[in-house]
Amino acid sequence: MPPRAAEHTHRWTVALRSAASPADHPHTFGGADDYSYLIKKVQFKLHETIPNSLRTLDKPPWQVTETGWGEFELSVKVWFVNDANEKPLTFFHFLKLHPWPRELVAPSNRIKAEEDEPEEGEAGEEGHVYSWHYDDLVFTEPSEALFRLLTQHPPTPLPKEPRWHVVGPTGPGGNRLEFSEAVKEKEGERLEQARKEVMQETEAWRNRLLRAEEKKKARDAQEPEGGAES
Ligand code: SLL
Repeated sequence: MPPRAAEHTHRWTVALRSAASPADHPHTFGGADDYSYLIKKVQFKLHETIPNSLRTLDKPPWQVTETGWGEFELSVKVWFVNDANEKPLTFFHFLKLHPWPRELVAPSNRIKAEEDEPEEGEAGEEGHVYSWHYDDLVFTEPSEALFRLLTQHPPTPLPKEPRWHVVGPTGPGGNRLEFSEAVKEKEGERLEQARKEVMQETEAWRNRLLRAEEKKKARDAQEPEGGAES
């Protein structure tokens, strides 16, 4: 392994996992289900300064661990098995490798130059920064084969309540809790609230615009153009 550059402030992992966590692994987030019946390969496109920036994995775990610095967006492209007859899916994840206040970062996560790959099973230790995105994949009008695949492999249900918390700081938009039905519900409420606020604001602006137009009409009626009419 070449020595790690001294400016690499963080060791980070990007992973695509099923949402439910195995019940007996309080430090493992997600990954209770093996989705290889559905997913053929996953490609992570990392920042171009990272050696071998296109990482393609044809079996789980779909994850990449690296060291580095700065902020960048990476893309995750997911190919489904041929039977699914679905186009690949691409989404994006923004990575923020900020210099976190040292006292907030666990010693295990303070990397040194020349350090090797991370230890197994470190996730969930104090001081790690998490930024999870939960997504429901909805297949509208799936092929018969995909429908069969999905019904043959029902995913592990999320626990009702989170069974554990992530200790330590979370990234912006990060989630301190294990994914659960309760977390999902709360997120749904937050989105609903945001939707309502946007609608209210749109309505308020529409009314303002209407009032302004009426005012203008009234003014135009009072002062006919050019003043020529009698
Ligand atoms: C920034 N625009 O300034 C970003 C660049 C660069 C990320 C981020 C690895 C570099 C290497 C790496 O973390 N690159 O392996 O030498 O914030």
